[in-house]
Amino acid sequence: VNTELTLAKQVVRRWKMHRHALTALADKLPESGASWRPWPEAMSTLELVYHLAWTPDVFIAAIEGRERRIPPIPSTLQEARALLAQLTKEHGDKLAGFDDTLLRKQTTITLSAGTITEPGVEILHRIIGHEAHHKGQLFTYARLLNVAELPFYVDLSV
Ligand code: NI
Repeated sequence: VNTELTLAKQVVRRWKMHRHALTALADKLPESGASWRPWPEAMSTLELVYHLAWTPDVFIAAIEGRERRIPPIPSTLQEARALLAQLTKEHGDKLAGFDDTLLRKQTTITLSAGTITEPGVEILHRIIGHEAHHKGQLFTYARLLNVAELPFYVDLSV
C-alpha cells in the first residue's frame, strides 16, 4: 500500500477491490432470479443488490452529520445494476475527498445492532466489512441461480 495516500484514499482503494468484483458478479445475475430468495425472510437477489448499492451512504452520512439518503427500490435487476453503477461513482468520489483531519475526528454512527463512536476512518472501514459480508451472500445466490462462471472475490487490478 502506498502510504502517501490519504486515509480516505487507502479505504477507497480497498473498497473498490470488492466493489469491482461485486459489479462483475451483479452483471452475471439473471433477470429471472430477481425475486428469488434462499429462505422466506431473506432479501431477494434484487433487494440484496439494492442494499449493497445504497448502504455506503449510511457510513458517509455519519461522517457528514446528516440524514441518510435512501433511493427508491428498483423494479428490475437491470435498474439495480444501473443504480449500483451510479452510486459507486458518487460514493467513490465522496469518500476519496474526505481529508485526514475529518477522518481522525470522533464520529458516532447508529446501526441496526447498536451505536458506535470512533474515528471517522474506522467508520469508513466498516463499509468494506459490510460489502464483503453481503457480497459473499450474493456469490451463493448466484451459485444457487445456476450461474456457471463467477468473478474472483476481489479485483486484483485495483
Ligand atoms: Ni447489510
